[in-house]
Order: sequence, then C-alpha cells, then structure tokens
Amino acid sequence: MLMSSSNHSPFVYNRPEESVDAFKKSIVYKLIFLIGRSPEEASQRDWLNATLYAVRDLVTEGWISTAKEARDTKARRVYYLSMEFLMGRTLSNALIAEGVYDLAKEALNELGVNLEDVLEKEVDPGLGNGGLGRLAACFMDSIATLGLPGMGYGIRYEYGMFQQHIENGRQVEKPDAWLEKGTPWEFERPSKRYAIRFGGHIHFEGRKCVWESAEEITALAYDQIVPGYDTAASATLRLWRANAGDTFDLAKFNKGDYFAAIEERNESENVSRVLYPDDSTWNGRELRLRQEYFLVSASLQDIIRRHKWQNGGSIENLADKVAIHLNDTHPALAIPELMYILVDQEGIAWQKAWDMTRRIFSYTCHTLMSEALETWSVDMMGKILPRHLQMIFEINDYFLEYVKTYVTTDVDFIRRVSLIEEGEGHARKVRMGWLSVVGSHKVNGVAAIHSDLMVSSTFADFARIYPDRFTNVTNGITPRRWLAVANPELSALFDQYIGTEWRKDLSLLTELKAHIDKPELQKAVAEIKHANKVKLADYIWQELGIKVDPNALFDVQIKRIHEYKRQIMNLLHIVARYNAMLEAPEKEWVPRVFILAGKAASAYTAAKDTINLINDVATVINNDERLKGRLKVIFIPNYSVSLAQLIIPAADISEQISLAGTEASGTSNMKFALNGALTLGTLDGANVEILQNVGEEHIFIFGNTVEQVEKLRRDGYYPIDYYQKDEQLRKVMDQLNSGWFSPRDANRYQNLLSALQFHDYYQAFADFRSYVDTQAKVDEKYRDQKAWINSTLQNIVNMSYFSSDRTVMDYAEKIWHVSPLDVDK
Ligand code: NBY
Repeated sequence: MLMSSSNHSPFVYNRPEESVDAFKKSIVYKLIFLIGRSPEEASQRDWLNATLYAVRDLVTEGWISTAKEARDTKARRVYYLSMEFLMGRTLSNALIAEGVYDLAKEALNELGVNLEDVLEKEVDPGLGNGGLGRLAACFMDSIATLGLPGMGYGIRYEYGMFQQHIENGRQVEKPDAWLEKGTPWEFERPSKRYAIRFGGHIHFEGRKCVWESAEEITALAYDQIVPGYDTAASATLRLWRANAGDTFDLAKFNKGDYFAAIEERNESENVSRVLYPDDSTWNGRELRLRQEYFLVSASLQDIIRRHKWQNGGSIENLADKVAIHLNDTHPALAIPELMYILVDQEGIAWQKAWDMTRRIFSYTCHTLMSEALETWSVDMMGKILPRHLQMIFEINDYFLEYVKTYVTTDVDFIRRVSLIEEGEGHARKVRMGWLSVVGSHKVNGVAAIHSDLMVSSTFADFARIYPDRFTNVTNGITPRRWLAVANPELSALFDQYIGTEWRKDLSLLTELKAHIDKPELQKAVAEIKHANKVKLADYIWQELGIKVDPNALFDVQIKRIHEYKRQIMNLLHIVARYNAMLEAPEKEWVPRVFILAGKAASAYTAAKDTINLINDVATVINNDERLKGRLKVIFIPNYSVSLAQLIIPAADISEQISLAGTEASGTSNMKFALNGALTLGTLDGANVEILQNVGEEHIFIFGNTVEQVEKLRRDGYYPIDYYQKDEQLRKVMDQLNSGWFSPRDANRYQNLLSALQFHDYYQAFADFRSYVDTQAKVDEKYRDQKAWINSTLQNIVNMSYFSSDRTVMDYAEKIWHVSPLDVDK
C-alpha cells in the first residue's frame, strides 16, 4: 500500500497542506539552498524554479512508492515508446494534481510574488511536432492518474520544435534552446547509462550471427515525474541524451590530434541534438535513423535490465511481464532489436523469440498518408545497423513463408506485403509500417473512421492475413490539462454543480445535464467564455498590436499547417466574407475574428506560402476601415501547448475542416468541444464521433463524405468546374490571382493557387460552397445567444467519451493487458 498524498510524510518535513507558512518556508528554502539566491535578489525565474523544486518534493515519495508497488507485486508493465512527448508546462499541472494551487498562490503572494506571472515564465518544452506528441503526453497523464504500471521512453532533444517568428508575413525558424533555462523538474540519472552501437559488419560463426559494431555512444537517462491527479501514484517519463562516453578515437588522440578526437565526440552527440520538425513527410535522413535506433536500443536495454533484476535474472517470462507500445512506426526498430537481444544475446531459439516478440509489441498507426509511411533504404540500414537488417530479412522470410502456406501464393500479393520493397530502377527499401504490423499482436487506428479506412486501404492485405489483429482505440485528451488547468473558471463553475470528481472521471459531466436549462448556469458559462476571450484579446494586443472585439465570434483554426488540413479553404471563405461585407456594408454582420496559428515544416513550401497568404490577407482586412472592425484575421505566431491553453478556452468555433479521409483523428477538436466551442467540421477523424456524441443540432457538419471524395477521385476531380459555377469562389480566386493581397509581388502565390485550381488532391473547391453556406448558419445561430449557449453546454456535457482516461483504459484492457496498481488506500 502506498502513502496517500494527503497523509503526512515523515520525510518532507514541511508538507504544505498544513499551512501557507510551511509552503512558504519550503519555497524559500529551495531558493536559498538549491538556487543560491536570497528572496531579495531572486528573479521571477528563481521563484519559478524554487516553487518547482518545492512542488516536486510533494510528488517524489509517491513516485518512489509507485515504482516499489509495481516491483513488489511483480506487475505486468507497459512501456510507451515515442520519438515525441509534448508535455507542456509542468508547474500549474502539478499544483492542480496535488491540490495545492491556491495554497501556492497564497504562499507566493505573501512573499510578494504573483503565481500567474511565475507560471508564464516556465518554458514549454517543444519535444514534439503536434498531435502525436501531445497524445503521448495525455497518455502519460492518464497512466499516472489511473495508477497503471507504465513508463514513457523518449529522447531529450537539446533543441525542440523550432521557434516560429513571422517576418514580413513569412515564417522564419529560430532554434529552441529550451535547456538553457534549467530543468528543475527533472532527475538526472548518471548511473542509468547504456552503450548504443552502430555500424560495422556481421559474420556467422556456424549458425550464430555476430555483429561487430564500429561506433559506440552512451545514452544517459533523465527522468521526469508525471504526477497523477489526486493520487499518490505517478508515472515516469524517461528521456535519453546522447553522450560520447569515455571513448575517444585513441589513434587520433595518440597522434596528437586532440581536436579531431574531441570533434568526433561532438558529432556522436548529435544523435539527441534536435527534433525533426516535420509531421508529415518522412525524409530518410541517416541522422533520423540513428535517433530512432538510439531511443530503441537504450529503452530496451533498460526494460530488460529491470525485468531481469525483478525476475531473478530470467528473461523467459518477459512476454508475461512486459508490453511495449510503438507510437507510430518511429520506434519500430524495437522489433528487430528485441529479436537481436533474445536470439543473439540470450540464445533463445528463433521461433520462440519471435512468439515472445509478437506478444510484447503493439502499434498505433496515426496516418494514412502514403508520404508519411516510413521506409529506409536497405543500403543505409545495412550500413548503420547490419545485424538489424539481417534480422528483418529473417523475419521477412519467415513471414512470407507463412503467407505462402496459409494465405496465398499469388506473387503480386507476396510482393505487396513483403517487408522489403523491391524497387524497379530504385534502391530496395525496408517498410517500417509492414514490419510494425507483422511484429505486433495488435494494431490500432486512432478514430473509428480512421481504423476502418486503415483496414480497407493501407493495411488491406494485412487484414486478410491477420483479420483479428486490427482494432480501433479512439483518441482522447486529459481533462486535467485541457479543462482544469486551461479553464479554471469554468472548472470552478462545474464544481459548484457536480463537485470536483469529474477531473478523475469525466463521465460525471453527464450530471450537468440536469442543470443545462438553468439560466444562471447558462449566464455563467457565457460570462466565462467572454472573460476568456478578453484574455486572448489582451494577448493579441500585447503581442501583435491588433485590437479585436471580444464580443465578436472567435473562429479558430490552430494546428500544423498542411494542405490536407485546408487552412487555405478557411482563407477562401474569409475573403468571400470580406467581399460580401464590402458589397453590403450596412447589413447586420455578425462580427468575427478569425484566429489561426500553426507551424509549417521548414521545407514545406506550400505550407509556408499559406502562412504568408494568411498574413497578407490579414493586413488588408485588418486595415480596411469600411469593415468597422467587424472582421479581423489574426495569425498568432509560435503555436505551442501553452498557447493552446490560452486560445482554446476563448474559442466559439472550432475549425476541423480537413478533407474527409485525411485527418486520422484530430485531438484539438475534443479540446475545443470540452471548452464549449462548437465544431465546424467535415465527416473526418474524430469529428464523426463528436457528432455522434453531441447530436447534429449542436455541431456544424459540411462537405463531402469519404465515399464522395473517393468517387470524385475515381471520376476525375476538375476544380475549374467549381470555379466556373460559383460566382463567389470565382471572385475570390480572381482577386488572389491578380495579387490583390500582395500588390508588391502579385505572383507570389502562383504555385499555391494553381495547385488549387488544377490538381488539388485535397479538393478544397469541392467543399467550398457547403463550407460557406454552413458558415452562414454559424452566424445565424450566434445571433441567437440562447441557442448558442445551449449548444455550448450540450457539447461540454457530452464529452465524457473523449477523456484519455477512457482511451488508456481501453489500451490497458484490450491491448496491453495491464491493470492499475493498488496505490491509494
Ligand atoms: O496524430 C497526428 C494525426 O495527424 C492526428 O490526426 C491524430 O489525432 C494525432 C494523434 O493520433 N499525427 C501526427 O501528429 N504526426 C506527427 O506529428 C508526425 C511526426 C513525425 C513524423 C510523422 C508524423 N515523422 O515521419 O517523422
């Protein structure tokens, strides 16, 4: 049994529950003895760090006990391998998890420090690109809160996602040196270090394969506590940093070439230098392959060391005690790595090792887009990981033999499912998606529609081979960060009606249904939304010097910039609205603020041009006085988790307008709905399930269905037909083409626009009319504030399903087969 967080700990001599004074003392103690500053000379950052240390004390014992509990009960554990974890800021989340937010506020206040100011000082580590990385973070939060024996493994990139600056309307990338500010939350683990080997060659000694590597670097562990909410249980996120270790090139060193020897050290540390800032196209770089292997090798060594330690040195029962989850194919090398360990190092028979491996692994697919499917050239893999390539060949032989024996001998089919793509005229490639499916016992998509498409398209052949392997686990979001932390006023309001337990059990939101018609609740919800909009408007004024009216409808699209997400279609509607307003300036237009944010991959020209076009259109519209401030377009730079926490609670409309069949799930759609924004979306990803949960009167659905999209593709999609038929669209496109919004460089958007007009894979014109018409319905509803607030509430109370606690329990039961530890008594 673990000590509950509310019990008195004998070790933390000044647990703050007892009094503000104890908390004050703890913070000041940290300030003086860990940071080395007196209260008089402390900066805001010093106070932040001192508070972080003080709060970390509160969770550390529970964290240690959670680990002990898992050890003592020999629990089966789950390990979540991910190249990305977008954790967001720590302090506010930890204060809320420990139930000491108000106490900390008061303690700091008495020290003359404002907690909210201090919170804003914390860096927001950008160790991920977007949805995939943030999902991993929500899962860690749920694993901790549910008390599951689980742990995350990732890379401690020295530079996270680049900082986005906007210069003359264009995105400029600046390095994100997040470590410079210090990392008081983390525990360095100098004793947890593993050798990671690369290169060299293999030879056979009899039937035994021997890998003699050429290079070795060290992986060092850094741990973060992920506190569970209102429980002593915590989870661990372990991130690896590359270190050159003790190895020098002694030849160079002895020759007196000191600098060359040191230089090489620097180079080997490049492995954990920087996050690849691309969320869609995989780019085949050697350094990325090294990063993936670095994560996999360090994590598996750590997992096996722990397992052996707890199982008397035996590895026989590994598959009974360990589940390893692959967050997309990025860590898929774990499959041949485990085989290498079991077969070459542990001497387990190949077939038995393969059975164990498949029981251990499971894999989530996050995309259907072919350009995002990882493949590595056989040549490159052979150079960096010769034994792993050999092992993949062995797995492939075994697998294809199975297919020929039990499924089909059709050569075309065999060629399609082979783990090795045999290129005609191009080099052979390893298909990491296929490897992940073959090496796992379960494969899941992230929303119902996506999982269906997965088995009918990308993995259709595999669904025939392994009909029971594929399943769906719809994504979710943690209500702690996305409601309790991001929207404290709304949270406090709900507490008054249904108590505080919804933070742990989001199904309790349904109890609000009994109160939905109460005018005082409706009024309070409207007032809180307004206050959140005022806050965002202040930020926009501070950062961009643009005044927006908090009474206007806030229409928000925040996500990575990508053609499939169709920010450009949003823009087409904005320009159409602009034109319509100028044609009838006296009409009662519903004032609107269009807010967009998101980063473009640095080599993605169409995405970068889109940002430029948004800003060009914004400049013209925002300065057109004929509009009397009733239309504004705002691009907020440098989108991040912390900005999402500011923007989402202030949104009225959530734009989820990807082409049907392209967005695997989306998760911001859930965050918006939970905060009372109404979705304007296509029948794509989790929008479909949001529709099912909130009901069609409370969501704005438009556009072609997957079936219609596919039919258009088959029959031929001719954007020009839509252009000719639709006068409003024609006018918008003619304006854009004429350089209306970029007079000094009229041809700036030629490529972007001609793609839309002649061969747009994402069919923006096809959905334009229904999008614009649906936007008119949005206005209509917004005019009826009573109806609007009712829909707002209907969205919120029907969001239970989208808690990541539900998602993670689904994984735990169906896929990982792990159960919660007995943490609190
Ligand atoms: O994963 C996103 C999906 O687009 C979104 O629909 C889904 O809700 C979310 C969580 O399941 N995918 C995503 O964020 N992908 C990446 O960030 C990503 C990152 C790196 C690479 C590919 C994709 N890569 O190839 O390096």
